[in-house]
Amino acid sequence: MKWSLALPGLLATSHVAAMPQSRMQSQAILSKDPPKHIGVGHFSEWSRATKKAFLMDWQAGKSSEWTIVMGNEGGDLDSMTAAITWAYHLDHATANDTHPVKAIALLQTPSHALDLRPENKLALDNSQMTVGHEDLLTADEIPEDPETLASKLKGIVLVDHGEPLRKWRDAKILSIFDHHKDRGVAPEASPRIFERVASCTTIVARELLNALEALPQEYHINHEFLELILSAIAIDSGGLTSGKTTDEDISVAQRVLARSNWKDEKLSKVMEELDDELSSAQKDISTLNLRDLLRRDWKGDLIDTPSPRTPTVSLGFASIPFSMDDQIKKTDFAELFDWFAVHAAWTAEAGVDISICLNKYKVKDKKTGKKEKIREVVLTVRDDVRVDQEQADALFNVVKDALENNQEGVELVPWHRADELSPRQMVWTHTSGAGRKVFRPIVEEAVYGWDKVVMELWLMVTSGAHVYVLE
Ligand SMILES: [Mn+2]
Repeated sequence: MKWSLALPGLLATSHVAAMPQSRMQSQAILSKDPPKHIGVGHFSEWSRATKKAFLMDWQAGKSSEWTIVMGNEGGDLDSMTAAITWAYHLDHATANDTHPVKAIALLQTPSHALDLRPENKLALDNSQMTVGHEDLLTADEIPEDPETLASKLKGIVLVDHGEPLRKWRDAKILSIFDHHKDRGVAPEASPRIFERVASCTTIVARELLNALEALPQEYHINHEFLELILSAIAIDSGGLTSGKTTDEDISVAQRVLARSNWKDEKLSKVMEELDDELSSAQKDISTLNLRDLLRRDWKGDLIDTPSPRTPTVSLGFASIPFSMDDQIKKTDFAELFDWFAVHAAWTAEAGVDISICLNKYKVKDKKTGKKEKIREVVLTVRDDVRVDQEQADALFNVVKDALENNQEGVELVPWHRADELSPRQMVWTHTSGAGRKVFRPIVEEAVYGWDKVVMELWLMVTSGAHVYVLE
């Protein structure tokens, strides 16, 4: 089996993980053994050494020498792998230069949130990384407030998102590699690549291979790393078979495969097996409660608006692979009110004004036996974070209107229990393939639009007839 080389690491992992904490510690003291399994692969060593060098330089006041390569805050396998891939390239391609580039990958999730992604854990185990992904720098380990660190750094590279989170906005954006909508951020960045491919890792791996093959002497890429790249492409492209798969995903995967330990196997077979293994790990989240499901794939940010009353609102998106009905069953009381109670507790903690949950699940058609994909959109607006009740009502209506009258051809139908919902809560279903990539811009643009309405009203009140000047 393909993973045979990685098995010893995997076994050691589960062995240590199964050991109670106190026993682990006392045993470590008695035997002077390392307290936990440290990854053994070259990839793990490189990652760990990079993290150490970054933290040492930070402590020595040398953050300005560093480039942080960051994925998006959803922290899926694609984001994680694309960030590691480009950091690895920057580091290795310049290792023999007079001024080698110092680059580190940052996972923009706290480390505990990574545990909510079993497929990432599996892929890292397979790459013989240290248990608990301690080789990698996660958001909660950044030793300084990103707002201040941002301007000290040499710069940042964005992968798998096209616009930095607000806390990084003072950083110089050196490069962007993304497969979402181009928002026109950092036009001077280079490379600056937006391409509709299944996996952002496809873009980053292609750029790495092109640069590598142009070097007078190629640097070494170890097999664990190549296998991680194939894993990321496989899971995002359904093993290169899903509708999102492009020729570019296929040809890059083929080039990566040719350099891996699996080079004698057929691309389609390797990719389908990887996808099967990772997808079944990914689906193994049946035991997560609603709170964990909400934070597992959460993306949120503050949006600056020109409104004098509400300069900033906070928007959060969750993606959950269960129906609303199933999620309700996962709450303590297994009733609709409890879904909204758990959800409200989470959005309060996250400080979110507007929350959108995007659910997807499959149902089997009783007649044809065919599986149909159903999606749901849950919109809620809080009135106790940044906006008051009146503003929250207005905001809810504007976003609801934008969603219902979207220009993307998504037909939203009210959910079967929509009549049980409270003010500023709405749930729809739809059968289009649209996910966060489609809904996020719709909602963000609606929020900007809401501000225009509010501002015009405000100007009308404060300056009467002068409102005509606006037009
Ligand atoms: Mn992606």
